[in-house]
Amino acid sequence: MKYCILITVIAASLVSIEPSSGADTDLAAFTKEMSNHSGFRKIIQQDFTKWDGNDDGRLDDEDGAIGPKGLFLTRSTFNRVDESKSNSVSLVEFLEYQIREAFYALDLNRNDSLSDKEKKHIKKPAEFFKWLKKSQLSFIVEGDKAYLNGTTNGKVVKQFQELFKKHPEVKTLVFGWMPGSDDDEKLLKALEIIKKHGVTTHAADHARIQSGGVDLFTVGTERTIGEDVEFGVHSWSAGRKKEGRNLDRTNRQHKPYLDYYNSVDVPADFYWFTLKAAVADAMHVMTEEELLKYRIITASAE
Ligand SMILES: [Ca+2]
Ligand SMILES: [Ca+2]
Repeated sequence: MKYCILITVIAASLVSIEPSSGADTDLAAFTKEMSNHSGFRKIIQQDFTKWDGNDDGRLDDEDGAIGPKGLFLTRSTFNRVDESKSNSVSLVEFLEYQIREAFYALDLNRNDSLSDKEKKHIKKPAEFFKWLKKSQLSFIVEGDKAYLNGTTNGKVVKQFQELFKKHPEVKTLVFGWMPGSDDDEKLLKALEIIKKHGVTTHAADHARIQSGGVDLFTVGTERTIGEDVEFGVHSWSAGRKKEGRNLDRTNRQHKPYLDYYNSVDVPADFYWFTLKAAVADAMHVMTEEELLKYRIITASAE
């Protein structure tokens, strides 16, 4: 199973948000709304407290909050979240960051605006974090583009078969919030179907693509990215104890992955890199240099 969630889930109150006026919500309006939302704030505050190891009200190096073993931040993300440039992240900065991440995860069609339908998943914040972790892969087709969001599971083969049957015109898969795969065997089968159809892949602005989602991304004959995109990788795991990183290099369980990467012109080194980059329950966010080196993308950022 290749899967990981970077925003930790904490059981919290199920406070509902006031029904919205019906107009679409942009990031500024959403930030205002969520900043004042007690249920959402409470969850984020609990997370913040959990990560603030030395309990000084700031997240920084001393808390181990940065890097693959830490909370969610590469150095570059950390620097972005640290808007006051104090080399630490305050609760306010952390809250705004989480609101932004939530906004872009909810914006399924990537038009920088949330419809009521897209917003329905955050009506109950605790449910939202569950949705983030387990929402099934969904498609929105516009022209020759299919917008992808969600975790792939055992249904992924059927889903892509149906997508291409209904929409043979689809030529580009646009990735948004893609946290990974629940069933690698089925994912590898789906990748064969996608390869046959032939697509390019594009990571939308603010896309978050992790684990099995990265494998899915490499199926594109051309692979491009927008702004502020993160690709997270780690060792695959099967069950609680077995991780790819612990198997001998000659173990045949590596083969399906290596065969797949070879077929899409991703060097075998990438596979060994993912096993070393982070353990299964952590995440390494790749640098652009790494993305180019391992041919996860075929061109630099736009
Ligand atoms: Ca601290
Ligand atoms: Ca939208």
